[in-house]
Amino acid sequence: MSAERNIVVLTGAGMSAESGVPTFRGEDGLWEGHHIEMVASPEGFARDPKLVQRFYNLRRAALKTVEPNAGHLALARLEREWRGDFLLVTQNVDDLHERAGSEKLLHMHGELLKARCRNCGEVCSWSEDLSSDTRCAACGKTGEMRPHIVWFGEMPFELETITNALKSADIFLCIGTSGVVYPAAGFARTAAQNSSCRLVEFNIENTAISRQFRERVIGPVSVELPKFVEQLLSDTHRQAWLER
Ligand code: BV8
Repeated sequence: MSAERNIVVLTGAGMSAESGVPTFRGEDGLWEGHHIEMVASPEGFARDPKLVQRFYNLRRAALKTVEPNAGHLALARLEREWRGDFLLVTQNVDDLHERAGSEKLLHMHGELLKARCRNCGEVCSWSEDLSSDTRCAACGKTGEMRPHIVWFGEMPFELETITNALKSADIFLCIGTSGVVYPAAGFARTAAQNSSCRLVEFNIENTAISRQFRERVIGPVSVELPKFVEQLLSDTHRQAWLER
């Protein structure tokens, strides 16, 4: 198989756990006694906008206190040194992949550091608190700004691009996700439609989708991912040398 293989990577909250960003279901998916699905939803926002804005304001502010971990840096290295196509899809809304140097990156569930106007649709960078007093710089309306985040029941971003990449992937790495939330939880099945695709799951425990993976790396991403990337790159460099 040529060294010019295509890699697609999917990351979830377990990618950022060792950086100090809490996962969703580690504490049985509760935030201040509320189920995540209740807070991260249009219905939740309509019912109690202040609660939902606070949920995101606290998480946005917390980004200033965390750093990428060795797992984020390993994925950025893989992207830099890989000679085939590479796409990193994250369910995470933090900016740790960017800060680690990843560029071929899609945030399918949106980004904490962006806000969107419900009146005109403008999306802008946003690092401070959002509230009902926040004014849209594009249309001037007040009270229409929301987090640029995909809530439960809303369509994730870039699904067509992601699906096309999965269908031509030779390697699919699924990292730090419980495999509970769709459509991301269905990506392994899409990649497996290419029978020669190598699927590898990285987690510290069994997940809802573990049985779809012939290869599983058990352990924290900050330890296991740098080792895996080193091995993959050295195998590929050797392969390319043999094919000269
Ligand atoms: C949609 C943004 C359709 C918010 C998020 C029944 C069946 C199937 C589907 C559904 C269903 N009922 C409803 C649905 C649809 C729903 C869904 O899947 N619900 C689930 C709960 C059943 N999905 C949706 O609504 C999606 N949209 O389907 O739209 C549609 C069609 C047409 C038209 C319109 C719409 C939208 C889903 C997006 C929701 N938004 N995030 C925010 O962040 O605040 S999802 C949220 O959960 C996060 O993004 C997170 O990424 C995601 C998944 O969680 P994980 O990342 O996996 O995190 P988790 O804590 O669960 O797990 C962490 C893992 O890491 C664990 O396995 C742990 O062991 C591991 N780990 C921990 N530490 C480490 C580690 N691994 C390695 N090293 C470590 N150190």
